[in-house]
Amino acid sequence: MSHTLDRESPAEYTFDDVSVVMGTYDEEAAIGTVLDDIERATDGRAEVVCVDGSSDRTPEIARGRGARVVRQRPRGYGVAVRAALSNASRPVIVTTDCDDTYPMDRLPDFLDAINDGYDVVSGDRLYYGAEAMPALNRLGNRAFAALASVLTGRRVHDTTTGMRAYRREVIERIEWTENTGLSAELLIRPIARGYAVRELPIDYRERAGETKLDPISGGAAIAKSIAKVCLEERARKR
Ligand SMILES: Nc1nc2c(ncn2[C@@H]2O[C@H](COP(=O)(O)OP(=O)(O)O)[C@@H](O)[C@H]2O)c(=O)[nH]1
Ligand SMILES: [Mg+2]
Repeated sequence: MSHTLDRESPAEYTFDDVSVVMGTYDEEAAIGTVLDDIERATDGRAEVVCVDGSSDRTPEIARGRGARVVRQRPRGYGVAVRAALSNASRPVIVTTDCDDTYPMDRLPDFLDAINDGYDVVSGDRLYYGAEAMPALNRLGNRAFAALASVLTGRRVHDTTTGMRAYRREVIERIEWTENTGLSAELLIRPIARGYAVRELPIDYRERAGETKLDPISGGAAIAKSIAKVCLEERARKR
């Protein structure tokens, strides 16, 4: 008789347990590829949610590929991603940008890490050099990682990555406050609260279509969010 029947192990998540969510804002140059890549990587089993503020054909393309589309006036990255997170129905939630920069074929590795016990799995674009990232963004991202590392007391490498997997509990138990800085907040608060967080090196490709983030004002907003969130989390512990 097999011992596996007796073993007390938690059930493994499959792609039937995964929601992939994203904000989409005039991404008709990228969305077809991104959703096809998700379909291929997950055998079409993941739920896909797009919170869309586009005036181009993005929402039609998304619906045609089976995604659930929630329309919302464009009010920034974090407002869109927070709405997308709250529309996810499954126990494992993956975020991505809809710009064809992130490797959707690595989704199985993100799910494996969740099944290994991690609460947050964060794609680290800087590990392999991020050659496709504009030089100013690369510099900024290294500075954000240094700032967050000092303030959290734990070395982190990429605080603004768009590609992550979360256990649903992490998303639900924390109150999220940031907009442009939401990506950094989604890494920093779980670390500060003792969740098991792991960074996973990923490749990063050149963007299809135009960026929605101004590097200067966006960068300033992110730095401010990192400082604010880290100080709030420190104050919570006292
Ligand atoms: N719905 C919605 N999506 C947005 C908004 N701003 C950014 N996005 C989406 O959020 C993701 C990240 O933005 P992106 O331009 O890739 O930022 P970058 O990676 O810093 O260049 C993309 O999928 C955008 O389409 C917004 O105001 N509304
Ligand atoms: Mg992007």
